[in-house]
Amino acid sequence: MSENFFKTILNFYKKFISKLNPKLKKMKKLIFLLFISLISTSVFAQLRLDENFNYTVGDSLTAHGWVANTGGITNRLVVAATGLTYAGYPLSGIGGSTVVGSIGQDVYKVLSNNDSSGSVYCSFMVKVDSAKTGDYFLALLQTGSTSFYEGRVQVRSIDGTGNLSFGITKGNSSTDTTVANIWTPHSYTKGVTYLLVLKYTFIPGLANDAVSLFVFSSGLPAVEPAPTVGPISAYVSADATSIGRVAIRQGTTSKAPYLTLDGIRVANTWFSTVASVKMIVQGLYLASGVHSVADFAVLNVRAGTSPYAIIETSTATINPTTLVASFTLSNSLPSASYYLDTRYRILTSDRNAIDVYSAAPLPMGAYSGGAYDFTTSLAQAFMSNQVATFTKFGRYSGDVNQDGIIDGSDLNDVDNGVAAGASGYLNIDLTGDDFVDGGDLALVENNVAIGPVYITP
Ligand SMILES: [Ca+2]
Ligand SMILES: [Ca+2]
Ligand SMILES: [Ca+2]
Ligand SMILES: [Ca+2]
Repeated sequence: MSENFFKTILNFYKKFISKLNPKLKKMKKLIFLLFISLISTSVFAQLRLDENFNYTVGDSLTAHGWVANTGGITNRLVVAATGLTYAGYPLSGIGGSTVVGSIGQDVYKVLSNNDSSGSVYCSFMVKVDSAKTGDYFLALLQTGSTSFYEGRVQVRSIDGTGNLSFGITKGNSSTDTTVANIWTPHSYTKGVTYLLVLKYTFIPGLANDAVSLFVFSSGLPAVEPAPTVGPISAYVSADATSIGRVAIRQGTTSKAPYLTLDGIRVANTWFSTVASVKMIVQGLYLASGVHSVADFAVLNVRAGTSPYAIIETSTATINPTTLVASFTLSNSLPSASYYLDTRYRILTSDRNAIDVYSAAPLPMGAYSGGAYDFTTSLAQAFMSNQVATFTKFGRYSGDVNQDGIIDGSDLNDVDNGVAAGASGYLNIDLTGDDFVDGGDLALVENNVAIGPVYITP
């Protein structure tokens, strides 16, 4: 196609837009008003359980969502007055705790999700007052089960010093305790509060899921470190079909510890604060439901109220297959409702999309992580400011000069690029193939006819 051909088209569009754009803008406003009643939000949902024992002292745990499954009411587990503290742990010092001994009531609590892939992390504070030859006091439970304890945290004291050794087994096989390297050294002290993290990792295949244990004396790394024990896959016990419960166990008197337990948290991520945002860029999106290339996005976490100040900014790659960008935020993000202001590409000079805000402010906070999906409907974006692309919804491509509207000036820029045979990581390449050609021009042409504009709260 010749340069003259595109210039003819460009001139046509310039006239077309100058005449029709005001009318189209009015139509867009009507469409927005229709969609405003349909605005929906996704729930942040990676946290499976938070238990601070922040209840009336002396209450049975069974009055607060825990279910007694063995041991009847013998040595009933109750809310103890003094909560445990551990500097930097988000559940430190909230409410009371519970005291775990031997021979008595065992309880479990149902998690908010049944995980069957990835990893499940269960963290808690523990202060051990006495320990014997070793028994487990906390475990994850297979969904729906009261007997398939999967990932069992143990403590013992057998070296004669009186110090403690923490350990981990997986399932119901008695041979689990004979697997090598499942115990820490006796390097922990009675009466001291430690932060422990049990990790259960699903691995495809039978009897091979891995368990790990992290023991911290101080601090809480923002990035997952190597575990203190494990990961161990050598157990012969059956794998969990899924993990749906967490359990507190009072073991055999000859083996079991006496300890205080508090701040139980179950999640499917480490302690980072991650916003997982699913998004489509029109120019990159293919009929097969994927992006043509991996490319960057920026998330501005903005205050939910005017003037919508930027609280944090993070950059991530949009996975071309999952369409998810995982933005790491700080672990000091205050709990509040925030707008997600999302941008395609990092530098303004490289950008070419009409970027979008979440439909409404979303509750977020440190360690809660979460997910938001822009692709399920137009209304996932603020004022429904997205475009239908195949069966999904994404941001308009074509605002190559980033002045907040796709119009003739953008078409002109792309047209010039076509004429010059421009290539590279350029704002005027909308399809992400590093070439500026008729495909890019056609996309801008279509969108100029619609005249999308950048819309903010
Ligand atoms: Ca507590
Ligand atoms: Ca497995
Ligand atoms: Ca523009
Ligand atoms: Ca291109």
